Amino acid sequence: MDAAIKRQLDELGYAIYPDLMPPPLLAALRARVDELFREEGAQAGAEFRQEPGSRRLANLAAKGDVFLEVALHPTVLECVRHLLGPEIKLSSLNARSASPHNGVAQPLHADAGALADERGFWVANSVWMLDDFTASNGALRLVPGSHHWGRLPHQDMDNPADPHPQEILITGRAGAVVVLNAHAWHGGTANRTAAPRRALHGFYTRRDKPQQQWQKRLLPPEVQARLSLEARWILALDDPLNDELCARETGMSGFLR
Ligand SMILES: O=C(O)CCC(=O)C(=O)O
Repeated sequence: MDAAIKRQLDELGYAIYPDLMPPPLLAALRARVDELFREEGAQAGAEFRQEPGSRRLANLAAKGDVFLEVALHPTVLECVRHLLGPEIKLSSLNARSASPHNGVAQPLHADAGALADERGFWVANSVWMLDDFTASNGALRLVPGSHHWGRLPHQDMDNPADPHPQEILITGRAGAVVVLNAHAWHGGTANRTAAPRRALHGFYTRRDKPQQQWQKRLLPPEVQARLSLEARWILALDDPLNDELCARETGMSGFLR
């Protein structure tokens, strides 16, 4: 991995890979996401999280092999290992489409409300741009370096939905992937255009923490049966510690809400 990328991940808390998705993969991801939104209708995302002003899909590793390419992408996994150390696993894979004219900026947050613990950082995210991210369609905002502060936005800001003086907007072309230290303060912005802004979130965690979506419970057995050993490792399908953590935290639903 390139030294400049390492430095950006360490110091700023994010790095961008333009064109990480080859056009056929981008097209396949868009098609399957749109199909799922049509099929799931008003229920889309309900098993995990719905959000005013956005449409969401959850549990995507179970909903199409094309999503496994996202969850297992070697470049993203390399970045996540750089951020969290070698002991990583997928936590969840979701889609979020900021609706046209939604007017709703997400509050700044760290994913899972996570602060680094005595072992260090434990959450990392990858945001897969299925549409261009522009200054007006709900691009991601992020406060560079905030993963080092050991604080959460609501501890320092009257209203984490407000702009932060140090925030930047992460824009890019469809096909790009942003990898972030998910302790860095970030959030989606308002989509002021007439078109949806779609993205996937491939979310990872350290292996001593529960998955947000218990893959072993949620993935159909026939999908599990044909996965490689590496895929089984990243999805934590043969991991008694993960089973114990998830059974405790997600219960039988398999979703940590
Ligand atoms: O989709 C995005 O732009 C980021 C969304 C986000 O940070 C989240 O849903 O936690």
